[in-house]
Amino acid sequence: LCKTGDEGQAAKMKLYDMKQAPNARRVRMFLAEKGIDIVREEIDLVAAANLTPAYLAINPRGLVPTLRFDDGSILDESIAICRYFELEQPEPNLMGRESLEQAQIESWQRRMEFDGLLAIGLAFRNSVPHFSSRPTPGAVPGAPQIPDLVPRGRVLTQHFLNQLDQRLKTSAYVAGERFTIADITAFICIGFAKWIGVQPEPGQSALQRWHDHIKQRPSAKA
Ligand SMILES: N[C@@H](CCC(=O)N[C@@H](CS)C(=O)NCC(=O)O)C(=O)O
Repeated sequence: LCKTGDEGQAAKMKLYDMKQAPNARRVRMFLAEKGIDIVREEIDLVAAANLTPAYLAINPRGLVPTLRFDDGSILDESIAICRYFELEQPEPNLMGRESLEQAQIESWQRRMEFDGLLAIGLAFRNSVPHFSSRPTPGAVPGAPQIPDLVPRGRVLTQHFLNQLDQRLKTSAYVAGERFTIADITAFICIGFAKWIGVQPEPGQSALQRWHDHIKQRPSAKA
């Protein structure tokens, strides 16, 4: 059921998802914050279910999350999916209200994504033996893993966590004084960073305080 006020919506869309995948997780967390529940299908990325002809017919990029509408059209970028639901169901607001606030939240969101998520992904995909022939997510031509990218990704991730700790010393939440989509991406980054053995350090007290606080939100379990 979709609680967006349009009772017909639930039947009109499906979210292709995977429980552990960080990008899928941030969309689920966003939907949970809004109280939106939609039909989902689990795609097992570890078993390469995203690279089967059946899934590639849905999304030729072979990525999750993918939101598919009944006419076959898709949205296959996490933030575009979030934007769609933000516009469909504006409250609770997670992406900003007036123009400057929207731009500030987007700026922080993108920082979390580029400085955090990408750095962690780089280290993870280039280190895991299971992904030796798939170091780049999705349906892309085969490319070898580059082991040198692993220490590089770890250093970038540590730098990212330091920067985030600095930010949270003077700001209650990532983008300002309230919870937004930037907190969702940052929170997902911390969970993902576990996979490369990097976590907030005991001295990063602002980051720890913020993380403990976000962890209490029911959406953190989505
Ligand atoms: N920019 C995309 C990235 C999506 C992405 O990389 N998804 C990963 C899961 S977190 C994926 O589909 N991986 C496919 C694979 O492992 O082959 C977004 O934000 O949605």
